[in-house]
Amino acid sequence: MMTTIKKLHQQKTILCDERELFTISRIHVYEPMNTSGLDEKKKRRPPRPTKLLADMPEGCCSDYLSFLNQTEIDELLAHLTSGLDYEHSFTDMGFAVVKSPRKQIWFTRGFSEPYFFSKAHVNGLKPHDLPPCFLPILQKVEEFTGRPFNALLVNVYDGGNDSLSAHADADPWLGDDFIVPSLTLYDEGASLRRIVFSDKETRFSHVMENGSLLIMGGNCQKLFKHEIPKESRAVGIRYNLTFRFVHENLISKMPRGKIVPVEEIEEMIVTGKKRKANVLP
Ligand SMILES: O=C(O)CCC(=O)C(=O)O
Repeated sequence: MMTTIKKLHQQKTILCDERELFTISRIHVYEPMNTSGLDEKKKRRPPRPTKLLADMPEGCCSDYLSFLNQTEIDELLAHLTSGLDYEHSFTDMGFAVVKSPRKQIWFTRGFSEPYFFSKAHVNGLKPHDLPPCFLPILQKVEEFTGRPFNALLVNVYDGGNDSLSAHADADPWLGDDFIVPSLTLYDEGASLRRIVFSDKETRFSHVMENGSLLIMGGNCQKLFKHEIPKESRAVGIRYNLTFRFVHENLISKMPRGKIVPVEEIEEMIVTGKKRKANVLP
């Protein structure tokens, strides 16, 4: 459920998923805001037409169905469900720490750097050496695309409440000319989920099949943001693997967030109390 929170003393408004809001610092009162004004604004804005992936401009996205066969899907699912050290990420919004509505794991090959999405990303994602069991899939993606990859980000969407907000993969360490191949796998019995690309005028909605490879080209990141919206129905678990090539000489250009002991973050989440200890240094 989306909740609108009014930040009273600065008269700023933020939109936040209710279950992502964990800790309150520097701010004394939160109150649900009357959203009818916002709804009016939305009504005045003409709705963005929703189109298909095929309607996107040249060089944006291509989807390859059945990129993996059933044996490859089963093998990969066995690795993905073999007790990997998946973690949430935490974003310091200044007045609250927000927990990502999905888990992730960051694998690297030949280098070892945490992945900070932004300066607000507390601790970043820990780097893990890519386990040998993922090499066959990495090589298959390399052969298919004709590009090398030295990093793999796995996202786990455990149910319809797990999601990914609109963003572009434009991290400085990817350089100027990059593609992001994105592989989708579903747990047995899970329902298919959508990815939505959008700019101010248009939305492109695309359903991702099991074992399919969606290749996001450079144009896609320049022109559109993409997101995995929440689903109100029961959907089961989806795994997403995005392959990236990190230029080691560009690592210094990446943002770096604060480092905070995990127990402190965990405590904030568990208690959610309004107390000074919850303020990140
Ligand atoms: O889950 C997906 O399909 C998208 C993943 C993504 O955009 C990302 O990890 O940056």
